[in-house]
Amino acid sequence: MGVLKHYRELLPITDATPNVNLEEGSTPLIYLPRVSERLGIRLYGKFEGCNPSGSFKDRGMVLAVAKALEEGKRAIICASTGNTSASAAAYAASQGIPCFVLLPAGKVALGKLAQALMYGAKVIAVKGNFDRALELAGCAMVNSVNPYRLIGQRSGAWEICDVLGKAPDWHAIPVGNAGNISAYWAGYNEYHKLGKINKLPRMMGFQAEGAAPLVTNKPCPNPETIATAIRIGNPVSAHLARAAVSESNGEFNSVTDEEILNAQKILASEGGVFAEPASCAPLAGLIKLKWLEKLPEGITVTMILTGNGLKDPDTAMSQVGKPIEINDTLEDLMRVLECR
Ligand code: AN7
Repeated sequence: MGVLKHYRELLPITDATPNVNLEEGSTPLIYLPRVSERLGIRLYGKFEGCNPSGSFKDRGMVLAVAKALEEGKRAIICASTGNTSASAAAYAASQGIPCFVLLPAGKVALGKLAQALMYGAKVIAVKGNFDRALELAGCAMVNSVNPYRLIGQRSGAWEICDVLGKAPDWHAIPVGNAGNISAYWAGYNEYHKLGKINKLPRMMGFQAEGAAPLVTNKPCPNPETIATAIRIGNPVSAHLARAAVSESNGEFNSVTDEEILNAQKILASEGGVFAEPASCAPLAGLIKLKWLEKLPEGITVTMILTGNGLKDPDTAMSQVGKPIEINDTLEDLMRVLECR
């Protein structure tokens, strides 16, 4: 069941809203025993890479596109570091409307570019960073400035509470344009008001050190990080994200690219979950907080694994060795197996 049907009562849906659906949402909340043990906590990863376009963006895009169609709009445009464009292109394709995407030239992971092109979007590579592309898109109606995107993204928080039967102690999440952390906070608050949970989580936002305006408290004119999804210097929803963190007694922290890549490898090799680099900023942060003795023992933490690792094969391959090549003989195979 897609997000619009699953959470119809909580969403601004009318009889005139078209039933847009790619079976997004209901992503697995995966308990990670080995990583939990390493950190001394109960750690769950919400694997948003299982969404139809491979990232959390589908939760908000489905509603944004449905409302755009309801309002009579017949094309969509967005600026994106990659995942929003893949998602917008997918839903536009499913509805038969044109989609235009503005991307920072040369700074989008290969899989995301392949997706936008395959779904049939008109892909425009801007010789500038994401922040500039967003300014150009100006009237962009499906960027997270579009309120429906953040409303749809609240569904992630509702799913977590529905599965755990409560909110986590800490909610750990990567922060780029700062929409998702704001949406999750609104979602938890809504469930709290409805009496479905009796305690709210601390909102822990993690940014890449080279693109950490919410940590340094000033815009970052030249954001740089290997986690291209969150290579954003001037987050549109900064005010909402700041409110979420201060109201929940949470924190913003930054992590280096090296820490992100290390966390990505730990998540894959000790968790069995392959998430893209941006999605691993929270785990990198938890590891750092543990080392600083700032991670309370035994707490329940959910981290949002926002995008699928398959989206960025280049970064992954640069971090691991090559396959061992052998001749097609049993002798060669046995030699390799014995070395282990
Ligand atoms: C995998 O696609 O901004 O803080 O244009 O793709 O809500 O922006 C992507 C953001 C985290 C940050 N993880 O979320 C875009 C875009 C992944 C992402 C974020 C993004 P926000």
